[in-house]
Amino acid sequence: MVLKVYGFPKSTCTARVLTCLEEMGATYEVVPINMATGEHKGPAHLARNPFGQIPAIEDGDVKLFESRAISKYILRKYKGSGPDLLREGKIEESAVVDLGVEVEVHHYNPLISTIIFQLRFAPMLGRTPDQKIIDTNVEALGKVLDVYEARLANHKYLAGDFFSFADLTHFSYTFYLMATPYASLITSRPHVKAWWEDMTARPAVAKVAAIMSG
Ligand code: GS8
Repeated sequence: MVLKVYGFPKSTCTARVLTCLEEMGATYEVVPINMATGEHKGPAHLARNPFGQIPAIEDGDVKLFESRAISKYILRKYKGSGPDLLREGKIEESAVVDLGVEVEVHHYNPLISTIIFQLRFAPMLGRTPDQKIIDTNVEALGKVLDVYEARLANHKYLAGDFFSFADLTHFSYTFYLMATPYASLITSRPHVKAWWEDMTARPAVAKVAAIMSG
């Protein structure tokens, strides 16, 4: 049975899962969940994710939610059919991949998701973006990106000199940031800019970017 992704490709967390599936060349089916009608809070989806969020997957008996856990499952399941993005064969490397993912979860994501919510999703919900919230988070995200710039000055990628899930997990929110007036957070930092350009040149990433733009 084909792996099913319950979600919406334009949602950042669904897109994170799609980038991993595309990197690994996996066959999958997206089962659309209509957030506008509240389908994600209905009983069928709550059975997949009791927190009523997308994405969730079903792969035979494997049922998961949380986009990063799903992503790691996919990268492990299809190991050997695509790039080694978790580096689990080498404890020193996988530890740094884990570190980069934790930094994304705890330092990068809370700030960028707040900015994108204000600029992209609040208007869709008929709300006016709160500039004060945007400014505070843009300033804080700049400081996080200063740390990234220093790291990327010494290593091509966040976990070392190899592309990994630590990099890829940043893609979907950053993609939306690049369409805002705050793209200079990325482009003004030369190593971060080169890192972003390298990532978006990957065919799998470009494919998901096209899906997100569609
Ligand atoms: C977050 C999922 C999430 O926020 C993950 O999968 O990584 N930590 C989880 N999903 C949003 C859609 S944006 O991608 C969602 O379902 N929001 C509706 C809600 O929270 O009610």
